[in-house]
Amino acid sequence: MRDCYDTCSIISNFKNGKLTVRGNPEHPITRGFLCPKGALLPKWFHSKERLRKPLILEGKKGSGEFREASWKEALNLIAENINETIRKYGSYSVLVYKYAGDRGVVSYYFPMRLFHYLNASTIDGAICDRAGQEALKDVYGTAVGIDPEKLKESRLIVYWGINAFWTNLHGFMLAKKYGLEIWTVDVIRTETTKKSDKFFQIRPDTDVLFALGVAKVIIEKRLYDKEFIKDNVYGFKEFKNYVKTLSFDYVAQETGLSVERIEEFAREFAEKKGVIHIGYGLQRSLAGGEGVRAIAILPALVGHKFGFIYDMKTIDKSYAQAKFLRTKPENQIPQMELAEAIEDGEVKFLYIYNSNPLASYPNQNRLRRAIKKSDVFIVTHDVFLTDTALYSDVVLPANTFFERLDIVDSYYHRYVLLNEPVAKGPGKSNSEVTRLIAKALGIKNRYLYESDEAVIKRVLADNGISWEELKKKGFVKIPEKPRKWNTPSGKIEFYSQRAVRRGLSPFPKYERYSGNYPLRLLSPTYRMTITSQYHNTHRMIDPSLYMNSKDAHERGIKDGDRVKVFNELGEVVTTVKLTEDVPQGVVLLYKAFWPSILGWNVNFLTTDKKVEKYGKGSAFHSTWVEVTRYSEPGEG
Ligand SMILES: Nc1nc2c(c(=O)[nH]1)N[C@H]1C(S)=C(S)[C@@H](COP(=O)(O)OP(=O)(O)OC[C@H]3O[C@@H](n4cnc5c(=O)[nH]c(N)nc54)[C@H](O)[C@@H]3O)O[C@H]1N2
Ligand SMILES: Nc1nc2c(c(=O)[nH]1)N[C@H]1C(S)=C(S)[C@@H](COP(=O)(O)OP(=O)(O)OC[C@H]3O[C@@H](n4cnc5c(=O)[nH]c(N)nc54)[C@H](O)[C@@H]3O)O[C@H]1N2
Ligand SMILES: [Mo]
Repeated sequence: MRDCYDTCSIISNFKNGKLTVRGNPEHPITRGFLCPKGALLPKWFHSKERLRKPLILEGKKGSGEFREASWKEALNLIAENINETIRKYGSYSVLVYKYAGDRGVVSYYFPMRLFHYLNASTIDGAICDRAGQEALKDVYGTAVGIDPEKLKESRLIVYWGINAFWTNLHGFMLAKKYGLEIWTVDVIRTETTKKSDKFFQIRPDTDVLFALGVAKVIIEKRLYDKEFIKDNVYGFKEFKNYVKTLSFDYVAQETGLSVERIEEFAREFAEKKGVIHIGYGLQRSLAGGEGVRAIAILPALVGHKFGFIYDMKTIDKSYAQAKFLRTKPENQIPQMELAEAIEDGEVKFLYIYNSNPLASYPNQNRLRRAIKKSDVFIVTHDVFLTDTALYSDVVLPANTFFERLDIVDSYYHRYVLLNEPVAKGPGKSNSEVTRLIAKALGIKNRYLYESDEAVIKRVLADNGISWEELKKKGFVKIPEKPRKWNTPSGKIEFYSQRAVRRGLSPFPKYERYSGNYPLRLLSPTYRMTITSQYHNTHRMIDPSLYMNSKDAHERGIKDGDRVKVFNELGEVVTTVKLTEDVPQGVVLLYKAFWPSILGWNVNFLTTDKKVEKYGKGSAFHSTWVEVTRYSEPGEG
């Protein structure tokens, strides 16, 4: 139920008030073990910090001055504010902001029924993997790659811009089990790169050039699959001419790899017909869309129909959100324009669930300033008193997936899992709260009161999945249907007509980006958290700034020093760790810990620029900073 590739099948037990969890040994991806953060889920469940009662703000937003209230009072206050907002400003001034804090089908979608019924605004969900989605659609017409269990038939997997050992541990172990050779392409030496057979370390944003360089070798040395390309590829000749103009020396100079290593990648990738797991991390930058588009071409060049892993969509979940309840068209606000929408007064009532934007959203200073200045009424439904909750007018306690019935799919594998309640704790589920708000509003529509079980059964029926079978085993595999390329030509498009229609070049293009500061700041995922989750419960975070020792030396910085990291958006103070794992010119802070615990997080520095032509995806990694030694006030 977590926002995680692996979406594990967990066997939970609740005895004498104590919860235990273990990985389901029957599940082909989970295979009987949990990752370190998953194994600590009972700590999360039992946390004393869980919200127990609704809270109503008494002081200023962010002050933490709340009073406890009854559900009745809180719900009436919410209903009043929704009614007033719609009356005064119209229904689009109500915005529901959600993300994947819990990915259960009911949990994720049911509240949308209320907001669709109210004709409220929604967000477009572009914070995570949007640019890559668009890029893959440009080439294949879909971002859905192969079933990871098909890796059994492969010899090589390339983890490209994904730290799989931390973020997709079960996928990584599956590749190991199948005996695949493992390569990584990354900017930094991650735990995954340390466990891989080959590591291609490139400079940020140069993926597009590296991939084009590899393609050039494959084409010039005639290592490509001629038959496959003839039958399945559109624009091969044009692409061939395009890469002809590329100079290997330029590729080497920009990527930081030697020509020999580019050739080595090309030769062996073609020979072993590699599958590429394209990471979400790599596409979260201004160069991300073009990068993924270039990478996507490589598997097809060596004769793979869908030789990549990126997203998985196995079932149709649309019934759960009942969009048909709308009587006015959906007004989608780009997720990456939330602060702007608040600044412009477009949003007057904001309902947040399954998300902690006041930790996870870029350019926190701007977002917080916007909220403080505006008269937007904010309701947050969460398990904990997060930073987002602290900036809300009403906070409602959520329960956890251990306490309710749901089903969940995965964005990595092809299983749908049943989630049965095993325990009781404080708070109410997302669907329960939705029904209560609907009731407080006096709405009489039956879809807003449908039971979780009824919704689940209908979604299963829509997808031809047997409830009995799911109940018996706890999971079912969704078989693959034959697929065609949903592109304008009906083929894999090396010359992308879809991209051209958006005003882009038909072929992926390299562009050099820079900021006003000298060091590139990356903020990838941390092992023991899921974005902001588990910081407060597991208490295992790493707030250090990682920096190359040469960059540190130039600035008179020593290992363990306190440093100030800053740019035009903000500044933070932390401890530095010198390392050769991070190249010169790049520094790293892990993503999105709790500002209310730490006093800061990396998103006080990250850019809220968007990958405009790739669905307005987020560009967290296109952030530049400077670092100086920090002396505590009074230190001289
Ligand atoms: N433990 C753990 N697991 C998680 C999460 C978590 O927070 N913690 N979050 C979940 C979520 S929401 C997501 S989206 C996924 C994300 O999981 P991943 O796809 O693994 O994403 P990241 O860790 O953000 O980034 C992966 C790598 O991209 C590299 N990178 C950055 N810029 C570039 C570049 O220009 N080129 C190349 N080649 N590489 C680059 C980074 O150095 C990093 O090592 O993980 C999910 N799983
Ligand atoms: N700097 C930087 N920032 C990033 C990223 C990055 O790479 N770098 N990655 C981005 C990515 S990939 C993503 S996906 C976003 C994710 O950002 P968010 O969507 O904010 O995700 P989480 O931090 O997981 O927050 C989910 C919240 O949902 C709550 N929750 C859990 N279960 C339930 C439930 O059943 N009901 C309700 N109502 N609430 C529940 C949790 O307690 C938690 O507070 O962050 C982005 N932020
Ligand atoms: Mo994500």
